[in-house]
Amino acid sequence: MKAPVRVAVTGAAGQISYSLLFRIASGDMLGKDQPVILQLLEITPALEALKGVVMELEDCAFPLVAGIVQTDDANVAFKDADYALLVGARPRGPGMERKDLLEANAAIFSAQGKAINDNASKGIKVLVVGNPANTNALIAQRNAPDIDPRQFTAMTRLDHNRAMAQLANKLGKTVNDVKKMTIWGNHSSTQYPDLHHCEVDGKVAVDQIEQDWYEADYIPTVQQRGAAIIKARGASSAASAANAAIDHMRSWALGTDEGDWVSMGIYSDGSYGIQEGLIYSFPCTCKDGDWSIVQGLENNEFSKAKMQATEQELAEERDAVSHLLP
Ligand code: NAX
Repeated sequence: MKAPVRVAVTGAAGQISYSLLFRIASGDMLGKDQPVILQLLEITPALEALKGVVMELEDCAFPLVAGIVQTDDANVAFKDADYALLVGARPRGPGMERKDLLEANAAIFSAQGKAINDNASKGIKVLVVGNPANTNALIAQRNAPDIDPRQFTAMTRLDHNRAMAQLANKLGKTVNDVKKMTIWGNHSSTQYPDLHHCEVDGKVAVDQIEQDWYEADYIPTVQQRGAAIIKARGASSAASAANAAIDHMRSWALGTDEGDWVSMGIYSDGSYGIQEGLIYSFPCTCKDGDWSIVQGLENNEFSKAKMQATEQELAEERDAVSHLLP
């Protein structure tokens, strides 16, 4: 058996974590041979609820759980952490403008970025799930100057998985037949699910669908799926979000399949003309615990316009909090 690794999770008493923690603990994220120490962060009023979640984790008697820490102190939660899943965030309250939401979260993610910088393992892998995920990841990254910016990522894997399932349904296939899906940009309604490089049964996806359906139905359905879940369920995506977080971290830590790629919100190096330093979702392959952007994809004018629109939104989000960035 390997030595345990430390996995910090914030918002640990929330609804996503109620699925997520049990799957990390059962080995779905890092493998059935990788023991974990869970380091769970909550705000003080939620510590009692967190205690209940921890009691349930204990009652599962997971063989891979080598310890559980419960705390409202970020310095404790991120101490020597090898992985961090930042799920907790400030939800939009009544009358709150987008700018207020960005600022409220900037305060949280600045503090957590600093705590990661000061306490975590220098090789930590950080995934931000809490919204606005890309900009929260940017804020945390900017507050952690001693950590490689490549180690801060944002989750667009749920969008990626949604895009695969919608396409498979349309073509009467399963997700196993769908490869090389790409979500470009922000985890928001400007995201661009790109079917030009995607393959179904080894053939280019856009050649198997009508452009009308792609533009008027598919793209909006993927972009608005979160809102559709809320309407149907009366609560936001939780188990599917947790599943996507597991997928994201597993791909990053253990690698992507040969001949396929995944979508990850990552630190832009200027690839495809996207402003350097934005946390933007790109097609990525992962190997040896590191990601690389898939290079050399030819994008037509339709794609370029959509990629730029979502880039523009991310630049505006960054600019709205720039006075709070170091
Ligand atoms: P919940 O409100 O159920 O849980 C959030 C938890 O975070 C709460 O228990 C709260 O006490 C805690 N929290 C708040 N501030 C904290 C802080 N400073 N430190 C530690 N904990 C803190 O929300 P849930 O449904 O679990 O969703 C969590 C976040 O994921 C939300 O921001 C949500 O918008 C976002 N999502 C992101 C998705 C993505 O694809 N990137 C999809 C699903 C989800 O909507």
